[in-house]
Amino acid sequence: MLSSFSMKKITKTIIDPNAKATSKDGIYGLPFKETEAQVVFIPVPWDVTTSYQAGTSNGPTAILEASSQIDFFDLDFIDAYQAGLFMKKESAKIKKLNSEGRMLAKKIIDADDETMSKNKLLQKNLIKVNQICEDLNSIVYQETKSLLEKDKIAVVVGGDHATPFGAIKAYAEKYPKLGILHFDAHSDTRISYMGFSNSHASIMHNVMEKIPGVSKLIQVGIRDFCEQEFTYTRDHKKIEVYFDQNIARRKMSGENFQKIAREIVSKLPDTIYISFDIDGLDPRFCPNTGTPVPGGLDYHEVILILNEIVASGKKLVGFDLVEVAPNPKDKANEWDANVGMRLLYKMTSVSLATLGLIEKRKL
Ligand SMILES: [Mn+2]
Repeated sequence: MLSSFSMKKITKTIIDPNAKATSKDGIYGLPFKETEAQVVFIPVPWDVTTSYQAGTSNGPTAILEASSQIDFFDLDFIDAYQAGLFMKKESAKIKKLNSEGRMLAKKIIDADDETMSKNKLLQKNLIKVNQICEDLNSIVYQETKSLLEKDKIAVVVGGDHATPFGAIKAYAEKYPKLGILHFDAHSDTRISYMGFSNSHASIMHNVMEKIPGVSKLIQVGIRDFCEQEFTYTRDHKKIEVYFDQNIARRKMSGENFQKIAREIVSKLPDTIYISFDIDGLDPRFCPNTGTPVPGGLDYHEVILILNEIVASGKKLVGFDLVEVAPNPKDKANEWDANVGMRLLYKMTSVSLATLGLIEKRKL
């Protein structure tokens, strides 16, 4: 199945890797068309059920704008850009659904339980919001499925963490027994959140309950969760959690992180999908994300885990990046998006390397 991937070798040099990219071109300043690209980014500007700090709907644009700063030279991998990278335009339909859903959801988020139980209009609106979220899942599913049928790597760029459900469903259909490596500060395994059945806080619960092709969920960096989530993940046979606190304590007692990284990768099946919530990282890498939590992974620790996937011989068939939000008060401050676009490029390189489509650099 994996051998169906075939590298479309780019024979003529159409890019000067030493030149500065310009934002007039596509993502990372690259000139590829969608048909020429092995990796297609699907922007999903979505923050319908964001409860604390909105703004992740601006994430995809911020990442696109910051991406022209990339330097393609990478110490680990040779020229991922050669495979062709392309970001789709934001869908007008998704934008419309997001603003409709957000307007309805806001009043529900602001209402207390008693108001909710008495107010028929709010109850009706809750049903509408849940339908809007289902509609998004179908759009993302169809989009991803059609790209996977063309043997491309489809990458959801959120948006909040509700966005990749449809993508994970499409991946799990193409690659049964798929393992999910989930980086996040939050468990995201609530049964529902404020009545929303498809919110960012329930994505991994929905994945495990509704997508039978997923054989394993490994969560890393988790440090904010409720008792229901703790019990759910503890008792679920397919879920294993690397709590941030436990990783930190292992490191403080002298264990080296490479060993921990190898152990994490060893728990995954041969075919892997990464769902990366930027807030899994230490908040200094994502100060404007919706729900930052102290603690978290260092950037280099993430890169080490990614490199361990390549070393393991397992395949990273797909991934997403969610919850990147630009600073709402200072548009010129692109720090969160800067981290996001680099992480996205690194995951792209790792995925292509594990699929045999680019080489690891030998220095
Ligand atoms: Mn999340």
